[in-house]
Amino acid sequence: MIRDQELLDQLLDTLARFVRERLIPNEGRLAEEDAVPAEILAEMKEMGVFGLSIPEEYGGLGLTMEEEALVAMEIGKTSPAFRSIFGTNNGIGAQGILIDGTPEQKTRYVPRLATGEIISAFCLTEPDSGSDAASLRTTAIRDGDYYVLNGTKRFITNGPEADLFTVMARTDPDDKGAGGISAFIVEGDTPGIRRGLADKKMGQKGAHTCDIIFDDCRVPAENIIGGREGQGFKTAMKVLDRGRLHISAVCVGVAERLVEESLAFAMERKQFGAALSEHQLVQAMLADSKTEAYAGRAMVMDAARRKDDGENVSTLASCAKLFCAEMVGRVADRAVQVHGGSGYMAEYAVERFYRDVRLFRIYEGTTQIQQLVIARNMVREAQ
Ligand code: COS
Repeated sequence: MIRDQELLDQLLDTLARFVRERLIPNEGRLAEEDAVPAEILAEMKEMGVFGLSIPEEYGGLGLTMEEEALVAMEIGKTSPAFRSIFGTNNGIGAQGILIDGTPEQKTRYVPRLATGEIISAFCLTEPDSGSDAASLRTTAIRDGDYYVLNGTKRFITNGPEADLFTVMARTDPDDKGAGGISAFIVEGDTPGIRRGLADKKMGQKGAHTCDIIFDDCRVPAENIIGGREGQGFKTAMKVLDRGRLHISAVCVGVAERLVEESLAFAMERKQFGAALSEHQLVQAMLADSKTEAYAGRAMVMDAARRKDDGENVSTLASCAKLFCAEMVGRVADRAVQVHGGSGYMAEYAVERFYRDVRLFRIYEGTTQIQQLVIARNMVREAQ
């Protein structure tokens, strides 16, 4: 749903200019320094990108899912690590509180997430619990007015810098499944939290992940999301429904950027007496990538609109994530191929994107988990 086309167009224009003039020229630096440059971070905060999807009453822009998807596609046209730092505040770092939090929890934390004053992270994955999220082992045992958290969370995006964590932990050790899990808001400076060393990753340099270790970490009981035990797994799943659509939109943006890079290179580079873009085998790669990026865009926009209309889009979000994450992998592969030897060289953006996009098929639910969710929902609906 688009609430005000003119305002949205202004926002998209501003973001497109920011991506073109500030982010793309700094992609190399982001990768080399493995950090978002401080001045760019400050500009992002100034622009309000930390609060894009946060409701206006909490200081955000309150974008609908359709608007958010269009914004994510625009931001997708540069290195995904730029998005990671603020995308989490809009997405998995804030949505648990927004979807299921109490009014007090929202008032206390969300406005600071919207401005970027605090950075957030979502702690679901563990060393022995990835795709099988309901098997997580971190415990949160009630002790008077507190819960005591013990356990390790793994590959936590923004882990090294996060000021606020949404943590899924087992409050009922007798219930080994989803029903025993609760979600907590945990402030980053709470005693008993340790951060592991930043992980060395294949790509997405500038976006950081690490282990978050809870060692007798005492969290006020009032910080259990929604004030009720046993709801944490469902909260996490609802957060991921939205997150998966957002990531799908980012994949579309990246794919469109790679199509642009491929076309520009193919028109410039000459072989056998003609530009690459005149050779039919290269044209086939360009056409396939264009078509697939367009299919991804159409899919994401349809699912986003249906979400705004109040439809349960759990299946569609998984369909979009499955298609778009795989699609951008194929597009990145073709982009390298169109660039030939140059595509293997670090000075060309496609080399970096080729590594960056690999993560999309894994995080916020692997391709195989999306297949599982889609098929399970199909069977359930048919029964
Ligand atoms: N929205 C709301 N509730 C949901 C839901 C959703 N999208 N998906 C599941 N639930 C509910 C179910 O309805 C069920 O509730 P009841 O017990 O009341 O019926 C409960 O949650 C448990 O669901 P289910 O039985 O489907 O859980 P499973 O353990 O079988 O597995 C999958 C669910 C595999 C889908 C889940 O573990 C998953 O998404 N794994 C991937 C995790 C992931 O994406 N990790 C990425 C890291 S975070 S960046």
